[in-house]
Formats: sequence, structure tokens, C-alpha cells
Amino acid sequence: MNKFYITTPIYYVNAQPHIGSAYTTIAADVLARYYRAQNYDVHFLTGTAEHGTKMATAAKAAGQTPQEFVDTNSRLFKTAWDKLGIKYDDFIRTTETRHESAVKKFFLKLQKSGKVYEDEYQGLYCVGHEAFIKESELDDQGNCPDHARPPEKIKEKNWFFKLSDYADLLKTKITSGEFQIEPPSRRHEVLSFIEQGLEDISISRPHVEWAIPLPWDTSQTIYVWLDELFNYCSAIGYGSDQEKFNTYWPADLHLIGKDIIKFHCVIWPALLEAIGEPWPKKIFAHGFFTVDGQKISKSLGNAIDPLDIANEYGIDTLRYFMLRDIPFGSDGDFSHARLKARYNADLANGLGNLVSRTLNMIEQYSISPLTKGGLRGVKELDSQHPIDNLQSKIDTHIQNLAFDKALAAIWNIISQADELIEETKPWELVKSAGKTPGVNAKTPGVDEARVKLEQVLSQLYQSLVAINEHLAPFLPDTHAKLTDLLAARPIKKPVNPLFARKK
Ligand code: ME8
Repeated sequence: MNKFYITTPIYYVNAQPHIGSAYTTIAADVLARYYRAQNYDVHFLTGTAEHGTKMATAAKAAGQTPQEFVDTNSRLFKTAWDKLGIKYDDFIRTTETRHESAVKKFFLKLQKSGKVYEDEYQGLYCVGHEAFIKESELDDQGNCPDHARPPEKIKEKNWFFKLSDYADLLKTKITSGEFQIEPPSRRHEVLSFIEQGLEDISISRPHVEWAIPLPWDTSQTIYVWLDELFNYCSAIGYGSDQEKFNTYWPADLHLIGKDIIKFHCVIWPALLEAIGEPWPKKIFAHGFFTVDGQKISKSLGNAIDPLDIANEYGIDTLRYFMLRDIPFGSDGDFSHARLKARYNADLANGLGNLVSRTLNMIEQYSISPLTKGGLRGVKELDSQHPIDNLQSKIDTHIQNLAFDKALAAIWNIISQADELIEETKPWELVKSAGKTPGVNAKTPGVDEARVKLEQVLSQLYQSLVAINEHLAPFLPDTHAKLTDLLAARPIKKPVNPLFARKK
């Protein structure tokens, strides 16, 4: 059985889940559901990052111990993902023993690699990023441009990792495609970063208490970013469950946002190389959301709670809008007006309307028998059926993570079905059709209107079956409801709209 190991970033718990973290996690959920349906052994990992100064400071501000704080806030993520119908296989927290003990083993191995040395670090550290920052990256006021705060000036003893040794190997594996970075714009960004010259990186800190102690020098703790990256291995049993680790590692896909590509595309593979483990196969960095044209920031207070959207419109609308409106990989705006417009046009008028129209006509016009394969006597229409190539189109789009195109292919079937209704006007056919349903279906020419009516409704029904099947990974709730509707005989009259229009 083929396996598919997919991960999201593990999110900092000093912020609540917002549409950004929901975006990556929903996209991963769609892929996990798709590959499960293709009979892959899927392992979908998400989780929370809980160490570091940022967390300790936020805990203090909340009047809690760091452990209390991270326990409460990590739960918020779990609850949010559960409410959004995300079916992860594992949720890792960096404060769990299974993670901490694996990280210590990883560091001991790293030390043995001969790529670690002690030195003095002098420079600037941005707590918001939990990363060192260069003077040249600051704005005119000397602040970190992303966090609008000055970085800390640091002069301290650190342990270092010889990242500079890996520049050539990284370039070779990235350009040959052995290590895939998508989309191409991000690959070029990583290559030009490497081209500018890689510096060694600090892997430990002396004054950060809320972190994992460095196994060979307890005056230091492990730099949180390295602790976090290792979650992808600790969660699948690195150093404790070799069989599970061998089953899933290397990861097939790390899904991340564009903000953290250097960590994932440069530092992470170099660390893995140093400890003798294979690199992840592919990293895909998606774009960033703005909200109504503005960057999401704590100071603007414009973070959107995905659960608010789900409560107002339903989980599937949130999933649909995020993946349909913005090509995955590009930046995009999360605008309420666009969300409502998409909802009304594509879900209420498009899919919802087609479902109720078709099923109500089948019931009203007494079209039967109806099976999953469609009605009898309709073979001649099958050859031109628009659903013929849908599966292969969707497979290609999913492989490219072009969720918008996969959804557009499904919605194309909806448009074609709508056109078929407008062209053939079943409500007129039924007026001239024979009174006894199905009697003349096998003898065209005797009752052409009824044959045509059965053909049309059969084709519409088959379209709904195909649409429903392909919707499953994207809109799981809608898929469950539609599956019930398609199976029900006799159907309730009238079929309630799947999506009520919003004013
Ligand atoms: O960076 N639009 O955690 P984090 C789209 N702990 N996606 C967004 C977004 C936006 N506006 N804002 C955030 C960390 N994201 C580390 C990760 S992994 C080993 C450690 C998403 O809570 C996107 O996936 O800051 C981004 O990469 C991630 O949240 C950053 O999450």
C-alpha cells in the first residue's frame, strides 16, 4: 500500500487559530481525504509549537504559568480543527514527553555529526519571529518590519550548526528536483537565498528557560525553531518506534506558508542530512491572506476567527471559498463581500439549486427506476457525458495542489447540467410525454418525449452522483447530505435547499 505522510506547520499558541492557520490545515485535510479515498495509507499530522520566550511572555501577561497557558491555548487549536471537520491522524505538542525525548536524541546525533561547534554570538534577535534578524532587514526606525518592535541586542555563548557546509548539496538537490520546492517562485527564492551565501546558525540559547535543555550543555536550551522542525519526526516515533518511523518517513509533503520557507527548505534538509535521515520529498509554500486588503496583525485586531465564518455560513463554505477563490500559492484577500458573493453564486444558486431542481423534477415527473448508474434506456447519451474526464482532471489538479482548478472542473459539470436543463426544458417535455412512466422508454419513437425526459433526468442524476463523489474531500458535510439525498427513495418533496441564499 502506498503511504502519504502530510504535515502542516505546528502553530504558535500565543495566537488563536485564525484564517491563516485554518487555510493550511484545511488544504492538508483535503489532500489527506483525497489520498485516503485513493487507498493510500495516509498520515496527517498537525499540532502546536509551545516553547520559547514568546510563549513565556504571553503566559506571564495572562497571569498563568507557561504550562497552564500552553495547555489552554493548544486546546483551542484542537477544538477549532475538530469543529472545522479536520480529520488529522495525529496532533503533536512540543511540550509532550514523546517530542522532548526525541528532540534530545536528535541533538545528540547532531553533535556526533561533527557539524556542531561553540562560539560567541553577537547580533539582533526578534522575539516575534523567534529568529535572529539582520540590521539590513530593519525599518527606518530600527524596528522589525513584521512586528513593529526593535529586536533585542544579544551577545552570548551559543552552539552553532555548520549550515554553510550544505550550500552545494542543497543547490544540487533543489535544481535536480530530487528535493521539490513548489511553487516555482518559492524555489527561485530559496535558490537565490542560498546563492547569497549561507551562514552557520545558532542552535542553542543560554537565557531561554521555557525550552528543551541541550543534552550535553545544560546551561543552554535548544533554539525553538529546531525543536519545532523536529516535530515532523518525533510524532512518528523517531528514536522510540522505528517501525512507524520507517513506515512514514520521509514526509511526502510539508505544507507551509511562504513566511517559513528558509527554515523548511534550507535549515531542515541540512539538519536531516547531518543526522543521516532522508529529506522530505516536497515542500509547498502557499501565499498569505490579507483581510479586506490589510495584513492580518494583532495591532490591527483584524484576525478572523474561522469558526465565526463556519457558524454563519457552514464549514463547507469556508473550505470552498478559501480553496476556490485564491490559487494556492498566490497571495489573496479574504473579503467578506467576496465570500458572500461566492456563497450565493456557486453554492446556493449553483450546486444547491441544481440538486433541488433535479431531484424535485425526478420525483414530480415520476421518473423511475433510478439507480446509481442512471436510468434504463439512456446509453446513447453516455458517450458525450461531460463527467467522462473529470477524474483524470481532478487527479492532475490535486497533484499540482491547484485546488481552485479542481473545484472549477467540478463546477463546470454543474454549469453543463444547468445548460442541459435550459436547453431541453424538462417541464415542457413532461407535458407531451406519455402518462405511464417508463413504459415506452425502450421503444424510442413511440414516446419520444418520455424517452428524452428520462435521458435528460438520468444525465442530470449521473452528473449529481459524479459531482458528489468528487466533492467529498473538499466539502465533506455537503457530500454527506447529498449522499443521503441521492440514496433516498421516495425523496421528500420538495428537497430543501442545501445552501439557503444570503441577503
Ligand atoms: O511559524 N495567510 O507558527 P505560526 C495564510 N511555529 N497563512 C497564514 C497566515 C496568513 N495571513 N498567517 C499564518 C510558526 N499562516 C512556527 C511553525 S513548523 C515546524 C513551525 C499559516 O503560528 C501559514 O501556514 O506563526 C504559516 O506558515 C503558519 O500559519 C505560521 O504559523
